Amino acid sequence: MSDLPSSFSLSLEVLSARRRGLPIVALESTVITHGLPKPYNLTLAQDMEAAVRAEGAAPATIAILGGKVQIGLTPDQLEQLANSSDAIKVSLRDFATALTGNKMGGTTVAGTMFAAEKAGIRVFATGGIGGVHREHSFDVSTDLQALASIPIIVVSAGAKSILDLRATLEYLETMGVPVVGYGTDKFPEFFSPGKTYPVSVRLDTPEAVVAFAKTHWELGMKSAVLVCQPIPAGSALDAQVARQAEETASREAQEKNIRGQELTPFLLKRVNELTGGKSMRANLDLLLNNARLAAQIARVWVSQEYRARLT
Ligand code: PSU
Ligand code: MN
Repeated sequence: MSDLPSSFSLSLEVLSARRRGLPIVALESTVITHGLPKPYNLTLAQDMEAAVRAEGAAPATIAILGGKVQIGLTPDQLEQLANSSDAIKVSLRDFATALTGNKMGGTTVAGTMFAAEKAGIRVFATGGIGGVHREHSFDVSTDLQALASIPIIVVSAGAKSILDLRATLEYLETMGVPVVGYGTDKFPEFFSPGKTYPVSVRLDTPEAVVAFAKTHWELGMKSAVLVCQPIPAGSALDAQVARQAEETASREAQEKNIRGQELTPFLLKRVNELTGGKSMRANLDLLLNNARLAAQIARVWVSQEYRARLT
């Protein structure tokens, strides 16, 4: 706590959970500022927090507001963020930009991992990670660099096939990041459970995930543990439908010469539009499912720390 940067500010809920040794789950906010249209973004953010609480953990939605890196938001702050139209997307290089420019910021997977780990949070839930883009030469998300270097458990539904999944998984292998299939041997592809690429290890329970992460880090490894949970069966989109929308979106991005930080939000928006309400429902379902699993993992983590202190 003492080495927390002065620009960090913890919500009362997170502070109290820390003091009482209760489980905490970090949640990202680019999905709120750039990933989902209004008003779904706010409902989703509130529902994710509620899902974490229902599992007995404290949610820490991370964002930049009022010149501070906020670890946990008040209901009011969450609304401000969801309703803002000029929040910037904050990955690793953008923290100082947002803080010094007094801008609101939604943190990406990389940005949220960074802030959460600094605040001592061990588990983080998101929808999909960024990766290597297809058809856009040399566009590689900072998320991959963060996964390689920040020790935290990231619960995701894998990544959208908007990305070059083969290259993304190769990168993760090169950088020594364990890719855990939660209850599956295949890498989940966000809207669909995935059936093409293998994961590096399959684990089936929160206890197994915690044991794996502890072993990984006790060895001195520095990387994240990327847990990939397939979308719930009833919510999955037809893989072909999803892929077609993603391909159209990707082609449009090329035609419009959209690149850099804007590419992912553009693709997400177009895929949402092209698949209509279906993809939105799927997106919300998998986010909530990931929040629940992350809270279960955080609970096991904390109960083991507690037991370790007793022995
Ligand atoms: N993929 C999704 N939904 C998202 C994102 C990615 O399916 O909301 C967001 C995440 O916040 C992720 C970011 O960290 O986009 C990656 O952006 P970029 O490719 O610019 O690094
Ligand atoms: Mn990029």
